[in-house]
Amino acid sequence: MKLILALSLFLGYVTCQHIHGHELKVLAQNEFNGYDHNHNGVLEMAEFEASVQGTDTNGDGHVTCAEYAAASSQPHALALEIFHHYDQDVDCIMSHADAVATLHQIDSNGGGTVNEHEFEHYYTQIMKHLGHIPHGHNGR
Ligand SMILES: [Ca+2]
Ligand SMILES: [Ca+2]
Ligand SMILES: [Ca+2]
Repeated sequence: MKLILALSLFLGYVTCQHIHGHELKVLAQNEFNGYDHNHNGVLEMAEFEASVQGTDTNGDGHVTCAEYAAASSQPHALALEIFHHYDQDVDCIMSHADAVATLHQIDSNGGGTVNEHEFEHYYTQIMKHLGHIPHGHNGR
């Protein structure tokens, strides 16, 4: 539920307006804190996967894009955009492999875990890609 809450907050922002530097930082921190269950400032594979699996509403062990979008109270299309960034093989299912690949993608220094700085960087890239950061403004 923490993931859904963080995502809802985040999606609420991006549907209304462009994101500016300090807002992006706050949103990234909220999202990160939602994943970091033991609050040690480091995101591990188990924590990330547990958060993602929390949106498996029918309990079949797979989180589909439809489940993910439905779990969000925000616009369907935007929730799907976010999901597709995590869904590495684009089959509309968040598998263990997808979660591992995504975490490794965020883990830019290759330490096997993700710190807040790495997460914020990844977040900024997604927002740029989705066009929610004004041109020429990278939030820093
Ligand atoms: Ca942690
Ligand atoms: Ca499911
Ligand atoms: Ca997939």
